[in-house]
Amino acid sequence: MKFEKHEQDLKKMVNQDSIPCHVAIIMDGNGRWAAERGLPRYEGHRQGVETVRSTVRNSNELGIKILTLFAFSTENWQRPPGEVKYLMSLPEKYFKTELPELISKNVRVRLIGDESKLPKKVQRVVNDGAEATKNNSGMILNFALNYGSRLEILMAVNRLIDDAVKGRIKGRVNERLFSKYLYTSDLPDPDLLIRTSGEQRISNFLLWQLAYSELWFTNVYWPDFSKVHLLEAIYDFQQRKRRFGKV
Ligand code: V0D
Repeated sequence: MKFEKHEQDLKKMVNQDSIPCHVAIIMDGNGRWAAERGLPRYEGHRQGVETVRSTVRNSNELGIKILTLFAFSTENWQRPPGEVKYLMSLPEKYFKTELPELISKNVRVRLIGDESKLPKKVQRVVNDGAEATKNNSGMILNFALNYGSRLEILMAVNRLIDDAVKGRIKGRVNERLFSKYLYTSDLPDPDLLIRTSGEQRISNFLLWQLAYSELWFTNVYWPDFSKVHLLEAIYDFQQRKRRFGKV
């Protein structure tokens, strides 16, 4: 089969010793995937969850240490109420089938974003998922839920001010200290950002953390994103020279 061969070729081309440590993904294009098939948007989201399942499995098998997935942005509340309601049912749907496998594969689930604005039920479901996996020491699966990067930075600034007023900050604020106030305080910055569906924007995702990340875009809609595309992104990443501003 042609498809199979492409995956086998890519597997040989990818250098197993320089897999990006932290991969972040903007999972875009569920709606357009559905529209092209004459299906309601929620069918695209339903298929999108399947792609989350396979991408988590593939990332873990490839040795990615941290996978951050942009599941719901602070702007997504502006979608039609029925669509928001369906999206809010997805974490539970995901954990119902995946939690046993996440536990057996030593995956640790975490959340970034402003949880407090999520429906109580969703808060409970995602916190239970995080709680059930908190002692796992393998891949970190980081879901960005009600996440917006400018708000994250403002929250950090305000918490810094609070600490400064209390006299808890010695000297000037540097990058290292500032990073400690972000949701990603204990995580390294992403090495690679993937965005599906042809848009080439950051869209208020990890603005601080993506300062030196390699960006990789594909026209493929999220529901069609497969192991081949993940391998392609990693292969391209490995061909780039990362200089971090140096020569
Ligand atoms: C729809 C494509 C998994 C993007 C992927 C609430 C939009 C499928 C989760 C999930 C969504 C989130 C947290 C968690 C476990 C699973 C998810 C949402 C949307 C928005 F702890 N997929 N997924 N959450 N989609």
